[in-house]
Amino acid sequence: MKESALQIAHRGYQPKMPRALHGEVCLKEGGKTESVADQDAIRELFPDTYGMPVVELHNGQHIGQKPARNVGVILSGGQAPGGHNVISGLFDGLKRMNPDSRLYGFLGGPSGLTDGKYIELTADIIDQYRNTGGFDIIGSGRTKLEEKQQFDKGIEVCNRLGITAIVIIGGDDSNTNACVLAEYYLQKQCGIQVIGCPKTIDGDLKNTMIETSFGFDTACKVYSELIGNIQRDANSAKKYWHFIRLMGRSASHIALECALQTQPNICIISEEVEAKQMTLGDIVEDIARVVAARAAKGLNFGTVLVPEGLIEFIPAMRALIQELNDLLADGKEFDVNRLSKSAKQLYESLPQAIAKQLTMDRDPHGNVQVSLIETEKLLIEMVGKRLAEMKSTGEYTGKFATQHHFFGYEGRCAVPSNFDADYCYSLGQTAAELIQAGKTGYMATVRNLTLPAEKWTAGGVPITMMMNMERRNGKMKPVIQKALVDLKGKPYQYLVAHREEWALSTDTYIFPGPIQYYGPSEVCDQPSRTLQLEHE
Ligand code: FBP
Repeated sequence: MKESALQIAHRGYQPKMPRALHGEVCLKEGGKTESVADQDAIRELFPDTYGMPVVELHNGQHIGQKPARNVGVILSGGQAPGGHNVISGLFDGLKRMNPDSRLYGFLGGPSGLTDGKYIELTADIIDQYRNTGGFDIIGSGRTKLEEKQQFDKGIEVCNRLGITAIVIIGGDDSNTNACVLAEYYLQKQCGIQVIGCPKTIDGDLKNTMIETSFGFDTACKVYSELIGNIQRDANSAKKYWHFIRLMGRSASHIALECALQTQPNICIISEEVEAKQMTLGDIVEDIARVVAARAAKGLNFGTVLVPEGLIEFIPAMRALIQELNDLLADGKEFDVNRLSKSAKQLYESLPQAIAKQLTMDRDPHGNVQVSLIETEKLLIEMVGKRLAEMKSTGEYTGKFATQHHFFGYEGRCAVPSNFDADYCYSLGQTAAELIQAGKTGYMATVRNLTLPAEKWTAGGVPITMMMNMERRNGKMKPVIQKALVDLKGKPYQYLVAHREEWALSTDTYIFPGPIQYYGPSEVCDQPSRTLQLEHE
């Protein structure tokens, strides 16, 4: 395979790690923990993994070689930059403890475990993938592990390979699965531990113990580069309004982070839309007012960032989607007459393409596939109509030529930023330590991420601690609580404090340029603006 110059040079990049992970490690345990909500229900569903303590890794005394372990690793869900480094960190951690340890990669996501499809990850393979983007080392998938049959099949496969621990690298849903699996394997006393790692570009797997999910940093830097380039173009040609939808599922973390990095004219935050109970009409009105105000200054161009999950946060749309979810979950063919009167009315008022997109198949976890809903086009159409009305009353005199963009896949497999390369490698090493310590039902954590890497701390958090009960596929299920944008948090407050200025100005755009891997630390190692503001 022909490799790029960066790929060749970057293979030799040595990720930075917390001091605790250099040399021997010992574990310190905290007190008993509780789930974030619905404690009784979660305790009942996870009797053996509920309430375990948070653990921290510290430098320990040399106690000689540790027993060799066979471990399996799974990449689950959407790609996120840095996945290969979690695997290389895990590999190096296991080999450091005992060179006879073996790492198996289950192919194509969780189904690799249940179908018994795997490869042994040897040093030769690992070395080709160090510091690269993508999940192609073993592939990923979205199969949900939820049936006893699947769990038992997993035991069979692991027993065949002598595997006594599985690491699941995934988002909130995949780590929920990891916890269910850990609980089942503990109850069965089959001697297989399960450890999770926080992955997702969406940035919504975070809480008091997880500062950020890996991949968010790189993906946002890639999108911000592209948005910056578009803003330069808009500023040069002065003729287009660019509507840019950004991946991120429900949460608007990606849109917010990109806004902080690029300072666009408008950035919609879904969580604000919900808090203010805004209608689609209100959102359109807000955008049209900015377009008109800029036009009055002779500025018939600009940028609008739209989070991909927006539609789910408009209260009336959310109610419609909930009804659609329940209807689609029963497996029968979709019939608009089974919707309630108000939902049917709203459904029929939507442009046909959008209505159709809302009824497309849910993902295996019961989520609407918001990446397939073209909200940016819907907004362009509606804002165009509103501006035409405003023109007829003399409130608007400009030109509204538009371009639409959707950024998501462009960033999910980018070469990890130094931050993600270091963070992921450290997560992998931490997972190896948790396995050696006999832990199960834990997520690996690395914290204090705005400090230099050697000052980061590493440890494990019981997954049950992050759980609550939510309605999925028409039923209440235990799931890791998703982190939405905190409207009291500093990143959002920064946007609020500056957005009026950004709306009307021509010289507030920021052009971040491409991710830098070599050069001064202030150019190459900066964490996301979100993390920086949250830690200020
Ligand atoms: P995860 O939640 O699995 O990390 O996926 C992230 C994501 O990129 C979302 O932002 C997006 O909505 C979705 O995946 C797209 O899914 P697919 O890869 O199946 O098209």
